[in-house]
Amino acid sequence: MEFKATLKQYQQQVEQALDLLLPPANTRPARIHEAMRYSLDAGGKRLRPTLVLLTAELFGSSADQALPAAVAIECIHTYSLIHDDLPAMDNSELRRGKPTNHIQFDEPTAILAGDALLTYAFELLAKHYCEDASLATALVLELAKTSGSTQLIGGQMEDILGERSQYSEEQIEFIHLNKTAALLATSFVMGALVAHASPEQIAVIRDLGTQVGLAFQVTDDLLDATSDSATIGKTVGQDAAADKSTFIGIVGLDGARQRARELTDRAVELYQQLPAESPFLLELIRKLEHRSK
Ligand code: GRG
Repeated sequence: MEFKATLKQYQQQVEQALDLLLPPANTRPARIHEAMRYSLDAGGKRLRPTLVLLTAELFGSSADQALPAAVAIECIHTYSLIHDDLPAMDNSELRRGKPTNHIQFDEPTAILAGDALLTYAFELLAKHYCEDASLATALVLELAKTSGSTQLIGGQMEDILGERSQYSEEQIEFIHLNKTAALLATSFVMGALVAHASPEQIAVIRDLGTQVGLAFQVTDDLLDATSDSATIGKTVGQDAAADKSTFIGIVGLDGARQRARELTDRAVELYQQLPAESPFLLELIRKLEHRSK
């Protein structure tokens, strides 16, 4: 099947599971459940949950078995976007081609919707994997660590602190690694955990996911600098507007493109060390380097 059609199938599988596994919009209090679903339903590439499914399949599990983990990671990702868009953070009005959560609802509701999605991710893991307690614990630990103060939140904190001065290259690396690459790496790792991959395989897949995640952020910076809001569905030029010293500022557009290529090549090398094959996953990794949104 053609690449785009296969990707769409995975995205649809994720979207059906999101609908099925989230509390119905009319659950009391309806406003919070509507707000949670508003941002989840607003679209998005579903990259992280798709990676969970693909990695689970790569290591011999079914995608169905990995769906709750895939939904959990999309909940965490969406919470981080809702909070990142708040006036106290990036103050963005457009996300996934729609008004951001605090514009559509209001600030208190957006804060609570983010909090609720963050919490719900762990409820999903505990509930759906409870028959295999060691798997449930491993998934909770993996996702909690990545979402916590040394990684996702830590990356965001350093990003905010750096805005007041100039970022060093080392700081930019820390931010990319923790704010972006960690959650992408965890997507691969959670899929591998569901499929009971060995610790050695998980180490390789984490490294692979980290390279993919770093490449993803470099491409995100390139899109922020060169694309437009209508194409990528979110506010662009924010780095320049905030006078942020990004990776592009240090190495230039061509340097950033070269870096994305090197990181992708490294990810492909790591993929080749794995004991199984997924031509679609390999193509996805390669295509991410040239994504337009
Ligand atoms: C904990 C508040 C808080 C923030 C954590 C993840 C994050 C830090 C902030 C979100 C904004 C941002 C620029 C994150 C970097 C990672 C990134 C490029 C996210 C966008 O991911 P896509 O392109 O989004 O996969 P879609 O909408 O397609 O799911």
